[in-house]
Amino acid sequence: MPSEVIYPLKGKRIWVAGHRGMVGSAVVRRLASEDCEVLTAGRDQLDLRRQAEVEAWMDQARPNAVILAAAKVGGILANDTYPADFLYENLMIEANIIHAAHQADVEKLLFLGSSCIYPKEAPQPIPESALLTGPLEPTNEWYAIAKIAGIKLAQAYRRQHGRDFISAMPTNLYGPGDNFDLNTSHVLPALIRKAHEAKMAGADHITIWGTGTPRREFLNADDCADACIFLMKTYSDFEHVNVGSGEELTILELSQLVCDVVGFKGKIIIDASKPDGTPRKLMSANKLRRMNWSPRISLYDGVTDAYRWFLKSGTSQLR
Ligand code: GFB
Repeated sequence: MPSEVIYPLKGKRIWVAGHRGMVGSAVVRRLASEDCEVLTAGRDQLDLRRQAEVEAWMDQARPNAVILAAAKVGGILANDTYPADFLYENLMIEANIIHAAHQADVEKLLFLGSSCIYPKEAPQPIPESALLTGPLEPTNEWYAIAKIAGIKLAQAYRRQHGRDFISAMPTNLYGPGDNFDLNTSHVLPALIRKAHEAKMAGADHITIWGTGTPRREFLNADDCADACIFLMKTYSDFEHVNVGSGEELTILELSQLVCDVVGFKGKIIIDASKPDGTPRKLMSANKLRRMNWSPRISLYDGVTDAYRWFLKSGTSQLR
């Protein structure tokens, strides 16, 4: 049975914070099929790390609802190299927006976190209840701590002020608009770029980081956006909600899949001097499945589409 709509978006003014990012732009695309008004503010117009600017924007824009997709994000190396940036920027962005949303009487807010909030040794698939039950994966604990603080902010404003602020925890995301910089990107765009460049150069191999044995779960950004809109309309509770595909594969298996999509037939070589990160982080998809939401885009189709986007628009990032 479909979940009941408790917060219809029709006629609402919805601020998508972070609308130029991969998830934010997918949310804007998804909102085009809802009868609502989408509000956005570019970086040149509004620095989300500055409280006064965020409060002034909120005061003037007066959104009914907020989707908080703005964040400093990056792959394993970026997280490990810039811990201060990942902790500080994410704390500031979420604290400023959540507090300003409360002050401006925003009716509903969705905070977006990440699957790295869970302990490194969490039981798999990871249920929502595993939060704060053990130590974090060291390569991304700074980002994870910021995202845990975001969940707690949403919960605290719900508890103290009765605000309808909720949180969603997406798994590793990919899709159109991804970052293809090899030093700061996540694994999937990095593999697309490596396989593409190797194919073009006629190289006989690509090199991947780590041992290739860690397992990861992936979700297309458009599926994630669909889940966000679903939760905005149907969910109102204290606990955050996992948003994943429910399927995992090893980094080596993923590399093979990407090479197949790209049409690169050479070898895949591992560089074990690079970090693996957490060995496994498959989230339990039960909570969202029970609400009758599931993803639509298969990994193969999603990677094919992401490669198409890379060929059309992403190669401009390489210059
Ligand atoms: O996607 P990724 O950077 O982040 O790496 P995490 C996933 C796995 O892919 C790791 C391996 O085991 C990497 O060693 N890998 C192999 C590569 N080749 C490459 C490559 O060329 N580039 C990259 N980047 N990885 C991030 C967190 O963790 O996940 C963030 O750091 C966030 O905080 C994000 O939570 C979703 O999955 O390890």
